[in-house]
Amino acid sequence: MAEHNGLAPVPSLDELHSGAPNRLAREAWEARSRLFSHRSLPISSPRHHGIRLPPDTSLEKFEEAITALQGKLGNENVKVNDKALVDGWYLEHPNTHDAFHLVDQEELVCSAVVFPGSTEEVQQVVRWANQYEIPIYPISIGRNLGYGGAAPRVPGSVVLDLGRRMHQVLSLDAQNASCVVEPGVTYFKLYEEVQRRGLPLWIDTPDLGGGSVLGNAIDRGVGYTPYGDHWANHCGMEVVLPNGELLRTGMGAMPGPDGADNPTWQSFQHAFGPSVDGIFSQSNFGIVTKMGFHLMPAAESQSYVFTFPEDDDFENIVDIIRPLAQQRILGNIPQLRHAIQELNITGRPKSDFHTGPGPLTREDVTAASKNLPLGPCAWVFYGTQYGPPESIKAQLDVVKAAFSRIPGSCFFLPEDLPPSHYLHDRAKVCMGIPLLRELDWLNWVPNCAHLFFSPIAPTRGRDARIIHDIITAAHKRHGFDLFPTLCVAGREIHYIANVLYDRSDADAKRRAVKLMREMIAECAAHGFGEYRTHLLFADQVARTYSWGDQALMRFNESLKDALDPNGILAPGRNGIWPKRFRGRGWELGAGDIDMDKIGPRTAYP
Ligand code: EUG
Repeated sequence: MAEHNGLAPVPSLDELHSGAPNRLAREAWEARSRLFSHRSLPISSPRHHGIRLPPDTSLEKFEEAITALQGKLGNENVKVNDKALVDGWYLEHPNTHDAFHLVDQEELVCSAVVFPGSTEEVQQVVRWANQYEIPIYPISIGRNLGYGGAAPRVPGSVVLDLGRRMHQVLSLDAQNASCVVEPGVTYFKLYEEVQRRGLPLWIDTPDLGGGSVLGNAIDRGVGYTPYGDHWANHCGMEVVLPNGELLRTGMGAMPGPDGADNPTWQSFQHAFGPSVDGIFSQSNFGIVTKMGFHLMPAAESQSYVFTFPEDDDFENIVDIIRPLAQQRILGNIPQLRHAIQELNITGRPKSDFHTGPGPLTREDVTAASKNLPLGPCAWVFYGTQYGPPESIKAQLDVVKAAFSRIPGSCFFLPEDLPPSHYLHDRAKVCMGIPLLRELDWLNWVPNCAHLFFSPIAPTRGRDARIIHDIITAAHKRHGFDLFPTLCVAGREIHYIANVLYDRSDADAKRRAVKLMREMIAECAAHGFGEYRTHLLFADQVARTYSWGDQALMRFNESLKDALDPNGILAPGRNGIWPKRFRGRGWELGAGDIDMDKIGPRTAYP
């Protein structure tokens, strides 16, 4: 396929752990061609600076440390980050920095990348880090894009790329309906493995399928089958602690017979004693090297769409969803999107819909929607029901009756829409089939990157309106199009605003930072907090959870100092700083808009 425009084929899963499955080879290739057609930045530029050294580490000491690490893991498994930085794209992404940089590309960079091949080697790296007091930053795949990608929070840290050599599906148990994976197992890989073995099981995937199953779960990501709460459906972990010791959680803490793994490790999450699993999620207290998950028995399903005509239908939609979700009549976590996303998901650029500066107007959206399959509307609800056909029919009757209370609502099944419509892809994602379709977002502006703002709102119309108005006004103030995707559960909404910006536009990046800082602060003033955030906003977000004069942060710091006295593991990740970094100018707060210098500057060699 490479002859089409001189580009090499996209890496496949057969040749690279993070590659695309063969069933998506053509789509991946086309997605890349489309994305690169809007690129004006060079593939890479020469570095302005040399290696970014770890804090408080001389070049001499760094070189000594790297030589020592190469002696343990082999030269080929320790790479110094001294080459030009390449942002690449989703399926050929960097492990050296944030592909979607919000500050200077060279700011959030590592000094080196190391590829451990086993839990034992992870322990060796941790002991090495303690010896040289060099911060390490574990990634599984490095595709936490929109939240910081593969970048370490402390520039010059050594990235521990776990996925490169640790990417086995260690167990797939058809009877228990569960699996155990290593960090480098992507949704693509797990899905293909289930298919290869012909098991009647579903995995659960987020909107894009290239992420790490383990990594996404410990960052508390979500998917869209009934098993969509990835953290809730994990069962058992193996963790390397910051002192190099190894821990198993859940039933795995009890040895199985004759040295085997415990036979109930993937059967019961809570086991006995304090539930410690939670402290390894969205933290920097340990490195998860194995993780178990429950899988859903394959089922039948029916995806569908409702459209609603008015922007002001919003409160009613939310209030109608609440009881349906609480009663579990809605089969999964549905998505409520604004009509502007029907434009965006076509993969066409913003310039097709709007000329001149500033965001799209309501008139732009209405005018463009007239030519789209769903027609002009304001809100689009993507839902799925599960079960035998007669059960799905009964559920759908209830859902239709509820939404028909909104005048002008329309209902569509996949067969009502052309094959290119997003509902066909949505239906697959809601059956746990990992895809790439959502990459189409990134054709909106040239060199497009994205950043997620992800607050939690109550599932109550009037409260959802307050947060939506805050976010709408902030986007307007800073000149960004607003793309709201609401994942609506019975009691709360994950309100995801996807901020799209041009990576080559320093002003747009600065405005995006300002937008984020203001939304975080304004939402917190109303009691709305983020469920997850980009690295550079973690300090600010963590400190909005301030009840009891930062009681939670002081507790987290106590844990951090007890578990990681040398402060080597991902300092600053999720806003938690070890003692030796605290109060030394590393924290980034509401006032930090210009972040071209992160932390006390270390000298460049
Ligand atoms: C999405 C959903 C998320 C998230 C980031 C992106 C969906 C994008 C519910 O969580 O954290 C279409």
